[in-house]
Amino acid sequence: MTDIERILPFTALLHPDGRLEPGAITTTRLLSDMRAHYASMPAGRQDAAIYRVHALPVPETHSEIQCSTTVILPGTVGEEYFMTKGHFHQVRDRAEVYVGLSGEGLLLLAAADGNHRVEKLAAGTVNYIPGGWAHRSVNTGTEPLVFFAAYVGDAGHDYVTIEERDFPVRFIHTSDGPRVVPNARYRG
Ligand code: M6P
Ligand code: ZN
Repeated sequence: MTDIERILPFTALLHPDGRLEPGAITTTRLLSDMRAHYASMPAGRQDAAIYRVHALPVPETHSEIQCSTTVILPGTVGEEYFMTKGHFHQVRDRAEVYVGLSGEGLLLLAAADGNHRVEKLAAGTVNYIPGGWAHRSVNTGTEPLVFFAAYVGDAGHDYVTIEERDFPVRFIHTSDGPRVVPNARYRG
């Protein structure tokens, strides 16, 4: 018999603030973790929280589905909104689904050939992220942006490619709302 990591059925509770209980592993990303991702970094506030990910412990195999919530706080770094680092999947063809729970934001999708899309990510939206598309979420509102994500268990996160090449566009806060601008640092 093949030795496959198994898991028993379980039910978790999704709190309105995005926490998953019991058993979720929480990762907090601070401003200092985002150095590679913002055009300009302020001198202070390095330990300010930008976002949290609450992930249920599921084996990282192709037969399981990873489940997590992400809570991006409202705010800006320079003129750019609080956002996630963004990643390709380590196993490139693995897909993912986001369900928006509260707040208002945008989902940036970018393929390796430079093609990119900006989708709405907010309470009630369902975003389908096909394999091969890097994804970053951005809080453009004044409340926390909370969404649920489900993806193929062995997908993995490739952050290095994004750190090296970045995304084709950035999201700037203006008095008229979010503006999408080309990213001079993009190396597609
Ligand atoms: C979603 C999923 C997670 C991801 C998180 C934060 O919940 O895509 O896999 O970890 O967003 O995004 P990132 O890992 O790019 O910081
Ligand atoms: Zn992903």
